[in-house]
This record gives sequence, structure tokens and C-alpha cells, in this order.
Amino acid sequence: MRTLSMIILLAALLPGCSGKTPNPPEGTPQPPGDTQPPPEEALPSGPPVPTGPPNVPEFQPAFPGQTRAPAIQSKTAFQVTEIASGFKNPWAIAFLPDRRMLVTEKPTGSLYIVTPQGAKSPAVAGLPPVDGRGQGGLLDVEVAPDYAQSGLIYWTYYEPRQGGNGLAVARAKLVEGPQPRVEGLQIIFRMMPTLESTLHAGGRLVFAPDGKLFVTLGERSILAGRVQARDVRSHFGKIVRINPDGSVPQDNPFLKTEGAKPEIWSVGHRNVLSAALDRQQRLWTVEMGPRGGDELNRPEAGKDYGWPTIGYGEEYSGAPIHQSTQGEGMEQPVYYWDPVISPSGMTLYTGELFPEWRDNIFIGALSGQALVRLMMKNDRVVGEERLLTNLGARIREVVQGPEGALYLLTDDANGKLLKLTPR
Ligand SMILES: [Ca+2]
Repeated sequence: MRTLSMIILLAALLPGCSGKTPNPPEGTPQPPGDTQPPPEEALPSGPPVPTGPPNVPEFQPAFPGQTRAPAIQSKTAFQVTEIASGFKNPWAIAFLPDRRMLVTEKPTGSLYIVTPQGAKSPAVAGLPPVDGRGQGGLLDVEVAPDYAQSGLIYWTYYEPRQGGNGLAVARAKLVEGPQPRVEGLQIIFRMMPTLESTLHAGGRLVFAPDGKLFVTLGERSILAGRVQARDVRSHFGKIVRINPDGSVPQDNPFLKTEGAKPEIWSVGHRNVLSAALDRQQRLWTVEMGPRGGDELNRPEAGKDYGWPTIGYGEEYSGAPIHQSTQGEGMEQPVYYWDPVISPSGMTLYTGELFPEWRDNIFIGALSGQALVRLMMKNDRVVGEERLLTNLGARIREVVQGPEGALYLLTDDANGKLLKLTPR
């Protein structure tokens, strides 16, 4: 293992970025509630992370702190260790109960088992072929909550189909050995309709503690798909919620809506590439927006997150998409980025190794080439930091390991599996 030697400087060295701001004036109402950050410490203040001017300056946030939260700087020194490399554009990590990892490779459709020391198995045999063009391929992987009994793993991929392609969710039993394989393959969900597009695949999987499975989807980018993002007759631009066998939970929000796809949980998303649960087991997502419109949301059952009707971005050509940032019956993002970070992968940190980072949101940034840290308070972003900018790497995935370290994948033809631990 190789140490990339990285030290975070003391926050106190940077005025305005330390989070140690004067106490609010007497009589200032204090938000009720939790203990993070401690009540005796004022919220961060000062300038945001320096990112350049907004692409869409005419759009203003709906509430203070919805974008450009004050820049913060971690006080905890950490190091980055390279566990393994040589993955072709890896996409996702999932931990087996014995701390080995499953790692997916997007364009090749290959799945590997990797030991904590970085030894890689041969590619697991028996996975179906993927359409690996563009943003498609083999995407997320998750280990079943009952893996000890069932041996099941779940994954998302872009499925080649007659007349196009589409996201599919598969599950199968992982069979170990010198040549690991899967057996008993079942396709438990197919995003419909079929359309020919290599973009906006979505593809994150999250198991809720009640055993339900969230699957995040994209709207395919092309206009024929984009216009379906708020249409409950289509899976495009949705988050769906299914049982582990693919059947529909009987408390899903659109079950009684005529013509609606019964798997739908929430609508009006563009391309949701990041999803994770918080300590209260609520779902959070980050979606890849247009230019100037990446969004953090907390999708709730039956709600409409507005794409493509409302949002904060514009086309990459500079042409407008939205007349307004707000609309009747549509939810505001918790936070947005303009310019964008190009999010992919997220985790809400709950580990013991980094007490300073507890309940912070970590997001891998592709074009942003950073690990984005968000400090939260009462479900709002109160501080933002860009970590690992000196790696110059597109960060595809971030997950918390069983011991509380953060594990990352870099998106590259020679993609790396990295680990963050306190120094
Ligand atoms: Ca939205």
C-alpha cells in the first residue's frame, strides 16, 4: 500500500473559514434541536468555497444558504492510502460482511472481489452483458441485508434491448472460489420505456432498514426522455422503491394513481447519481443538473422535484431551460451548485474514526475533482469544503467502511481504490 501523504492544515490558519465566528447577538433565535455542531459553537460564516462566477446569475436562491454556504476547513489531519488500482472506470464499492469489497467497472461490466489489502479476484462470472457506452455499463452494487443467509448481491446496469437500452436491477447469489461466479440470476426491475440513449442512467441502489430497495433513475438526457421526468406513466427521472424480489410495496405513493408506474417514489429528477440514508434512515440524493444546477434533495414519498420545469441551471449551450426556479407543487432543493460539481456517489458519515465529520455529507465530484464535504444543521447546509483537490482526480464513489474509514473510487482508465483514515 502506498501513502499519498496528505495533511490538512489547521483551520485556525484561515480567517473566516474556521467556523469560530462570534456568537450571534443576544436575542437571536436559535434553531431547536440537535447537537451537531455543539450549541456553544456558532455556525460557520464567511465567504463560500471559491468556485468562480455563477453560470446563471439571474437565478437567486429561494432561501439563505441554499447555495454557496460558507467555506469550512477540517481540523482533523488525514491520510490517503491507495489500496488497489487498474480498474477501468470503476463505479461502485460495496462491503461484504468480512470487510472484503465488491467493486464494479462501468464500461466492461466486470465485478471484482477486493481484499482490504488490495488483492483482486478474477472478474466474477455470470453477470449479464451491459451496454457500456457513454454513461451506461455496470453501475452500482449492493450486498443484501440478509447476505449471511441468502448470499445475494444486487446490481444495476445498462441493459441492451431490442430498440434501445435501459437501466435494469439484477440480483443473484455470489458463489466464491478461485473463479467466483453468480448463480440464480433474476432481473427484478426494468426501467421503462426502452429508449436509445447512452446518457443519464442514474443507477444508485440503497437498501432501507425495512428491507425496501430504492433505485435512482435518470431521464436519458435526450428530449424524448426529459419530457417524461414528471410524468408518472414513465420511470424516467424518478426514484423508485421496490421489494427485494422486485414486487411493489403496498404503501408506495402512486399505487392508486391511474396509469402511474407503481414503483415510483418521487418524480421530477434529472440524473440521480448519489443516494444515501442518514442516521434517521431518511433518503438523501444528489442529482447531476444542467450547467449550474446540481442539486441536493431529500426525496419524500410522492413529491415532485421539478425537473425539467424548475431548477437553477441552463443548457450547456447557454440556452435557458426554466422560466422560474419555483413552481406550484414542486419541491426546492436543499442545496444547489452553480458552477456544478458533477456529483457521483455520496455517504452520510456516521463512523467513529472522524468525530469531526459525524453526520456530514460527503459527495464525490467528477468535473469538480474533489471530495465535497457538507456540514449540516437542521437539514440545511451550513458549511462546504472541497477535500482532495490536490489529487486532480474525478471522484466517482465514496462509501463509509465498516471501521469508519472513507473509501473512494477515482473515475479513470486506471481507476484507483483509495482509503481515507486519520493521520
Ligand atoms: Ca429539482
